[in-house]
Amino acid sequence: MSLVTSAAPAGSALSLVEGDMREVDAVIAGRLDSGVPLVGQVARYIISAGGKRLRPVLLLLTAGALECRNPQRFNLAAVVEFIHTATLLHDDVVDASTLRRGRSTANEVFGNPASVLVGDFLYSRAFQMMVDARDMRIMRILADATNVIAEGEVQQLMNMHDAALDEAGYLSVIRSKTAKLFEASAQLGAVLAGAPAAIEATCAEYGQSLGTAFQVIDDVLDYTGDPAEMGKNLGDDLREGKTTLPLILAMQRGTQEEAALVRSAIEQGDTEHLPAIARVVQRTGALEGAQALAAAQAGRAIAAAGQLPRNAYTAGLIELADQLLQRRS
Ligand code: GRG
Repeated sequence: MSLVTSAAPAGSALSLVEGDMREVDAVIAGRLDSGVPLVGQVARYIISAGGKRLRPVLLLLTAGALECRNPQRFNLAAVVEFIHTATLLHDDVVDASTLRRGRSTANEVFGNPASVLVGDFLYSRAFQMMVDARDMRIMRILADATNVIAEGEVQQLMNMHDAALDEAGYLSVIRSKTAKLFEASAQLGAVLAGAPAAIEATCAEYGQSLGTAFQVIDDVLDYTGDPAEMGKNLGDDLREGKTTLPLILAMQRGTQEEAALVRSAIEQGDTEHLPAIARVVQRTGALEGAQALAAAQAGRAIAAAGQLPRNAYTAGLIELADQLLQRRS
């Protein structure tokens, strides 16, 4: 589901990029093709399920804020969505997830090998496409970002079932696995605009803060969200033994018994006590604590946007950071 075409309120600053997003969707559709039928089948299956297209929107709003009309913005917006989609295909295999974007995951329908390999196809197609921008800086930003994302996932794997993971360790993982692609998307808008280094850094900071807030809210929703709205199963993080911020705060703020319950569930990766753990997370105010951290990150993003030229696109960036705190999916 495109955030721009469906979730943005009428007259919203986000509707500014609606036309651009149609161009991006056309690039996406045009570059999914392969002579190998299974590639198109799996890729279309996940892409046609929608998705909020947040990263392309971010790139386009940043480019717009800096008055960039370079047609490469459509291509690069499609590139970041392809990289994102490749990570989702791989992630659902790694996590053995069964539901994504309101339907069975690609690994459920086509199997793990097809999902991993089509993820590889999308990832490498993204690299073919970025060459078209003929800009080594752009190549470097995207190459570095994908490398950091993969590193973040490995870091997260090493942290599985580690109930001693602290807030700093958690933040380090989410900055890599999630925020890095937001950061790269916003930075690319600035690079395409030929912006000075300081503005480029401001855009990167906006993206990093926004992406960090986004993942924290995502982790809160794993305990509080509506599965129908989210289009994915709740409690997955606990089942995998992921020590996310709501659990870290619940262990810090809970009684000894409550902390022991959460610790044991992380170590065992069991969802048997999920309702009890959700109650601990609620009672201790861990959700509000995590929301507050997300709000602080969104505030940083808004402060960064305040350093960009004042125009409707910058207003869109500010609105995006605001909206994110209310997200339900
Ligand atoms: C293929 C480069 C590459 C790396 C593989 C598995 C992996 C390494 C990375 C996974 C990173 C990941 C999935 C992080 C979570 C990010 C996240 C919260 C995704 C959900 O994003 P939304 O809500 O999804 O924007 P939609 O469905 O709206 O597109």
